[in-house]
Amino acid sequence: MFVGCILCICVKCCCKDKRKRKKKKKLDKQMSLMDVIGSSNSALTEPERDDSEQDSSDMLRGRLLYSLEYNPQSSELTVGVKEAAELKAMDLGGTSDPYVKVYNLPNNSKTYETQVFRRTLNPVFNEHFKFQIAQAELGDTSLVLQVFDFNRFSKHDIIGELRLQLGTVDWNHVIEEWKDLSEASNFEENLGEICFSLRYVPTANKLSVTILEAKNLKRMDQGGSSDPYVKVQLIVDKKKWKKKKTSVKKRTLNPYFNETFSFEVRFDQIQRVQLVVSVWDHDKMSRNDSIGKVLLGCGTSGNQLRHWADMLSNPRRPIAQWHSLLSAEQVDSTLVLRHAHRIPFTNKTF
Ligand SMILES: *[C@@H]1O[C@H](CO)[C@@H](O)[C@H](O)[C@H]1NC(C)=O
Ligand SMILES: *[C@@H]1O[C@H](CO)[C@@H](O)[C@H](O)[C@H]1NC(C)=O
Ligand SMILES: *[C@@H]1O[C@H](CO)[C@@H](O)[C@H](O)[C@H]1NC(C)=O
Ligand SMILES: [Ca+2]
Ligand SMILES: [Ca+2]
Repeated sequence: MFVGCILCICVKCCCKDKRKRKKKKKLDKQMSLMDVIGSSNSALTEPERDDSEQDSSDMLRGRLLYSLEYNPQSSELTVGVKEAAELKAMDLGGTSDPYVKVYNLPNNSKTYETQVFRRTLNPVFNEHFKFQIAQAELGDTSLVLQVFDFNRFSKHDIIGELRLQLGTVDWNHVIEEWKDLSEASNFEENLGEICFSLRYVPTANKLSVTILEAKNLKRMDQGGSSDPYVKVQLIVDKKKWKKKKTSVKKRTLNPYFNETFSFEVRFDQIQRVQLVVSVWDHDKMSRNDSIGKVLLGCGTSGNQLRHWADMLSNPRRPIAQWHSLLSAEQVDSTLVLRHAHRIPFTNKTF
């Protein structure tokens, strides 16, 4: 029963944070829109809240001229990144430092980047990139073109993106056209998914994590594969606490592990714990690379919160679930953010 109670508070706390953040985000968006359009025009963009907000912000991202050509004999797709126009200004001073990232999904074997153009909203790139894609696979492939603003001292901002379903393209002609950039649907490229089960036994103070399997992992090595292993780490009050690792699976993007790790976590600690499950590519000759991460525990949201909540409300039962991997950068930034939100909640309630 006590577990249920914690769960309830936990969920409540998280929802509150989320709502606040959402509201703030919306406000920021409106403010920046007002700045650009000017308040006299704002009545025009007002009517149907969410949709119109989306449309008007899309309009302000700018557009991109690209070309596509496919050679079935050589299975070669040539993507031209020609120029961009009226890009959204991301920097102070009303300008951006644009460059374009080009890759394919779901089999993301190569990511290209254009040169960075300094302080312009109308860059002319004129660069061409080649991808090997079998004709039979064209239909299931999406081409992603993402326009970023380069920043020397901080994270690069995404300005907008195009996602082109290659199955719908008429390959009888060379395609060259302008398209409006849309909001990035998913900031990062596809990193893969991981399935693990969680089990908490309050009477034994035991948290068990079974890493089951992963699929569609990102290719990290030259040969088009990876050598994945999984690290399981507990974090308490922003401090790394306990850590375990699976074995390394050689040359596979769909590894099967079935390895279980148990941690001693007291009942009064479980609501302060965060669990980081990270997937790494083992390299013999260089540093191991991070492929992606998932963060669970109170303060997370969506799928991650649901899994943690299911574990807490089903003591002694292993609960398995799939999760999409996020970039290390994304997860680490939520870890820091989370901490600031959690302190007042803890003091008040416990
Ligand atoms: C992705 O790669 C796998 C394994 O090489 C292959 O079976 C599949 O057809 C590819 N899919 C696409 C859309 O290229
Ligand atoms: C996973 O591991 C457990 C314990 O080691 C074992 O009992 C079980 O049969 C394994 N499952 C599969 C599908 O290999
Ligand atoms: C890379 O991972 C392996 C396997 O976990 C580990 O033994 C090794 O120390 C790691 N190498 C580095 C440089 O961290
Ligand atoms: Ca910049
Ligand atoms: Ca490797």
